[in-house]
Amino acid sequence: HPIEVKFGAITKPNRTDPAMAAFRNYGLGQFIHWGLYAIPGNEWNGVSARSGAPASEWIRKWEGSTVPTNWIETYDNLYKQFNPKNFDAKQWARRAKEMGAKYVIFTTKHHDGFCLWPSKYSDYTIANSPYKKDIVKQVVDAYTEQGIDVFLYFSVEEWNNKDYVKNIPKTPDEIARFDRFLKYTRNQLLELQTNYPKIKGFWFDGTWDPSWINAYAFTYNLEKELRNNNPNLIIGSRFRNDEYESRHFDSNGVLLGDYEQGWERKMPADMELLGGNDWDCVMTIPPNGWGYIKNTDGMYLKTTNDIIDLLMKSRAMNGNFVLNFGPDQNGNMSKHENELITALGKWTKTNAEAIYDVKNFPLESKYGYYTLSKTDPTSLFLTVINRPVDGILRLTFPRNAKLVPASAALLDHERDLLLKKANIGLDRDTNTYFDIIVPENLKTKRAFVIKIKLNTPTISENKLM
Ligand code: H79
Repeated sequence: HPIEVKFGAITKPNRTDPAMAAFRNYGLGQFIHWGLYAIPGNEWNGVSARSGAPASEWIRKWEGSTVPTNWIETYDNLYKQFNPKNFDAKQWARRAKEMGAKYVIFTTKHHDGFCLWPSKYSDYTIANSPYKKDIVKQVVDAYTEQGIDVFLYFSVEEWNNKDYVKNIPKTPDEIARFDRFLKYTRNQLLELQTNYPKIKGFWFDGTWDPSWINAYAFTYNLEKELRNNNPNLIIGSRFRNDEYESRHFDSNGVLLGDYEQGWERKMPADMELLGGNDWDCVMTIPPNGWGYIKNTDGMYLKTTNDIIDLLMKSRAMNGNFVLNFGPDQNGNMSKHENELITALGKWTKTNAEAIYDVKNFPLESKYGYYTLSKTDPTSLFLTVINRPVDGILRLTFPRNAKLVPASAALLDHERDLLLKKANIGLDRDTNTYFDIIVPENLKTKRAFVIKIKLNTPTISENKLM
């Protein structure tokens, strides 16, 4: 039985307005983590304090023998050095477009509390760095100009804010401080909305502490206020919880926000886990680490093929895939990041039809991922990740399918491929089979996409054996 929830969802799941329709078709996004953590770049005095999968943007929190004395104080003074001489938002935006990204999520303020815009409500901002200029504005303008929608990442939690309280405020002092902190958070969000009216949404983070969870009435009203200011605004499920501490989903399992925001460095195993909600997967290129990493020796860095696999897996399950970049302190992307942008861009350009404006097709393929055109239900795409050893791709369709493969072509060369029915003669078989011959001279080591035209089955295809 559903229980009564007073501070539950404000918007209905699966919004049908143009802003959410656009979100659903983004396909590929770019995340950018940029801030003071780019200066140490995952190391203190040349020593990485963490092995394995370090979260470079968490360096202020690191503990252990390799951490220099007074390191928090050192970190909190890094803003005096932040002066990215090569930062060029237009260049980033051009490259993001080349990669095929349709939206960007940019860190306005991470957990360290440093604001990349000149907030009136804090002294710990870009305005007091040697760089001085508003970085958020440059990013919003440059990406918007390239036709890339902008979402602002915003961490509620702040490590160095004296008003921030982690646990439920109890003493009068804690209550007064956290009350100021909530007002400050509201002011900053309204400020971001006012300063950058072109943004399409927020990507919230750092909302897991008991103090914030306990402020459910405040956050409920704040979400309403943000939405009143911009009815098209898109907010993920990480912003809020209900009055029973239920985060992302209310106590009845209803999504709190417009899309599910729980897929951070992880992928749903199957579509059932998604419950039909919109979602995005946000992913790092190294195993972990969202901010700049000076030395990636010995770290596995995801390849273009890895990214294509994750992208198309997301698309096959109606999600967006968002790839993170961590520019260095001068505003440069790494060599590996740049190579990924170029290679991925080449692939997304060739295979755009299979990536954007597509939806789930309710069949699995052992070769890779199906996506179906939203505008033409007879255009089916198969992204081939696993190439069959004999070069014969055997598509398995239910015998009673209303539409079955009628012809096939390679998207990269628009080359027609041989497609023929395979009668493998299994007794009482409920399936029907279509073989596509992959040309032997297709020498690519990348995933490739086959466009399959569907048609109503001929009588002989439907006939029982
Ligand atoms: O910005 C990137 C990361 O820095 C941030 N989100 C991405 C986009 C992030 N890092 N970690 N997490 C989110 C999850 C946090 C988990 C923990 Fe905790 C925070 C583990 C310990 C502190 C919350 C509080 C969960 C357990 C205790």
